[in-house]
Amino acid sequence: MRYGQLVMGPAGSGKSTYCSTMQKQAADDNKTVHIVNLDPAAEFFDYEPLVDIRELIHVDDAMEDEELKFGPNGGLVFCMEYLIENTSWLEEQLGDTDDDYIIFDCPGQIELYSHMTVVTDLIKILQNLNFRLCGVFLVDSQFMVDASKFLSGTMAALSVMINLELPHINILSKVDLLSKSAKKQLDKYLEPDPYSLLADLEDDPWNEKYRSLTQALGRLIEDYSLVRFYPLNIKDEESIADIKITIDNMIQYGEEEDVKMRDFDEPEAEDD
Ligand SMILES: Nc1nc2c(ncn2[C@@H]2O[C@H](COP(=O)(O)OP(=O)(O)OP(=O)(O)O)[C@@H](O)[C@H]2O)c(=O)[nH]1
Ligand SMILES: [Mg+2]
Repeated sequence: MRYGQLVMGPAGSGKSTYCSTMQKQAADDNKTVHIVNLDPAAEFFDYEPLVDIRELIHVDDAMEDEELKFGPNGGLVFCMEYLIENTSWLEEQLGDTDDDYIIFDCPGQIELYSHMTVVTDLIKILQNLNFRLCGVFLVDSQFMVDASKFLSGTMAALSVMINLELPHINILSKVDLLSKSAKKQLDKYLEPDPYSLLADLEDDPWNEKYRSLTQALGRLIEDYSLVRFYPLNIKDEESIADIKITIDNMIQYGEEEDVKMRDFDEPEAEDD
C-alpha cells in the first residue's frame, strides 16, 4: 500500500505551506514524506518536489501556444487534462514503491474539485497505483470570521467532499495570523452549529429577502453533519501533529507496522 494526501483549496489558502510544514514535521519524526507539485502555474514553494508537473507541462505552454491561446484559468485546466492524458509519465515519475507517503500539492482553482472530472480521474489513477488517499481541503481562517463567509466556505468544502468521494478533512489555515479575539471566536466555527451561526445573519437586510434559502443551506450543512474544521497553526507543533495523526488514522498509515505477528502455541489440552 502507498499513502497520500491530496491538498486542495482556494488560491492562496496555504496549500504549499501546509505541504512543506507536513514534510518538516515528518522529518522531525524520522519519517520521509515526499511532495509532488501538481500546480502547472506554481511560482514559489519552499520544498524540493519529488515530481513536478511543470516538467511535463507549464501553464505558459498552454497560454503561449499559437493554436491554444488559453488564458491563465483555461490554461490550467488544459494542463491538468494533459496530465491525465499522460498517465504513463506520472506513473514513471512516481515509481513502483511500497509503503511510501506522498503529499500532492494541487492548484488553487476550486472548480477543478467542485465539479470538473480531472481530479476524480487523477484520484482513480493514483488508486490504481495502490495509493490510499485522503482529501485535505484548506480554507484561510481569516475568511471565516462571519456567518455568511462561513456559509460559503462550508458549501465549498461540502461540494468538494461530495464530488471527490474520498476520506476528507477540512482545515482552517493560518490560525497564527488571527488576533486574540478572533482566535476565541474560532471555536464556534470548528464544530459548527449552523443555526446559531445563521442567527447572526438575522439583522442583515440582504438576509431578510433570502432567509428561507439561508435556512435551507443551514439545514443541508446540519444534515450532512460532516463539515467539521480542524485549526492549523503552523507555529504550534502540537497543532501540526494533531492534524497529521488524524489524517494518518483516516488512511490507516502505520497501522500495518503496529500489528505484530505472533505464533500462538495452541494451549495444551488439559488432562482430565
Ligand atoms: N503566517 C502564515 N502565513 C501563511 C500560512 N500559510 C500560508 N501562508 C502565507 O500565505 C501565502 C500563500 O501561501 P501558499 O502556501 O503559497 O498558498 P497556496 O494555497 O499554495 O497558494 P496558490 O498555490 O497560489 O493557490 C504565502 O505568503 C504564505 O507564506 C500560515 O499558516 N501562516
Ligand atoms: Mg501553492
